[in-house]
Amino acid sequence: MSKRFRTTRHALAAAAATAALSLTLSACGSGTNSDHTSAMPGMDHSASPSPSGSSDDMASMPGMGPASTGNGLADTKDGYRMTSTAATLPAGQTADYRFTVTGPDGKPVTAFAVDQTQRMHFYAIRSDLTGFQHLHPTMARNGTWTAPLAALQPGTWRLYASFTPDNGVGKGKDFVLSRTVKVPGTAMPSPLPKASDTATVDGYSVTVKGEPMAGMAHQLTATVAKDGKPVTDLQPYLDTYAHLTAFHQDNLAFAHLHPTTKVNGDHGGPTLNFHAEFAQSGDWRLFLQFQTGGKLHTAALTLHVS
Ligand SMILES: [Cu+2]
Repeated sequence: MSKRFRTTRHALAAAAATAALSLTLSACGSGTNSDHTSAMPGMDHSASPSPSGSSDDMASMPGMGPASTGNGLADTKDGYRMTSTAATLPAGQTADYRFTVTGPDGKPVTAFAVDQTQRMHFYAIRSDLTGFQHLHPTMARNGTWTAPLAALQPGTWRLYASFTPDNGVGKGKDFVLSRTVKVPGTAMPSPLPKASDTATVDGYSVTVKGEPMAGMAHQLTATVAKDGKPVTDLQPYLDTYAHLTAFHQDNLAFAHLHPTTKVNGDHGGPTLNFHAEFAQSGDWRLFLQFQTGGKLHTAALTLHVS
């Protein structure tokens, strides 16, 4: 069901480029005035741990289809809310982050559809775009999710929940909601690396080609090589040969890039195609995850979107 949904989305996006354009542009326009607290440079965030939930009503207007989940910066959308009592998490040690998704009736949602083999995808990133984590939390019967985070460095972190309700008014709709937490201590922000089309990780080099423009559906191509030779033994990871997420430098807006390369056994690569839609121009930090020999690799690079 989730597969069919995604295929439909791709078909829609491809067929209705004009519609997609106006959709993402309006999402962009409304996104710019969302949650300015998280757009402040540096680590000195004085915002309350819960982000303002105002952002992207435009992106959820009826008739626009499931193509946009907005920029992921709000904790609330269409009556669905990501709630948590955790405003801080400890530094330098593993930590469980607990949260709940409540529906329009205010009650915890417990029915979630499987998307890319999981019912919940969870991401953590520090405000300087370092420390990326991608986890799959587990849910208790009462709807409380627990995400087992690896050690966090001090600073302000944004935590994203990406899910699809399996009943209620939001059934079949993709959501990305997020909240922030503080990790106490002296934050040591890292400058964002310059834009580059190549990243290396674990001996692999990943090259990303494409000239994405804000608000336009676009194709990105990633090519994986090792020791100068094309890699052709990529294994399926979450039903894809590479999982690609991106975060905007200024406000940590979220983008999940959907692979259009079909999975067929443990011999993916070297070239993978993605359907990309970035709501805003500027620099995005891209995290490309792929698996070989049972091991997951995460390559990161800075992509400029004009
Ligand atoms: Cu995931």
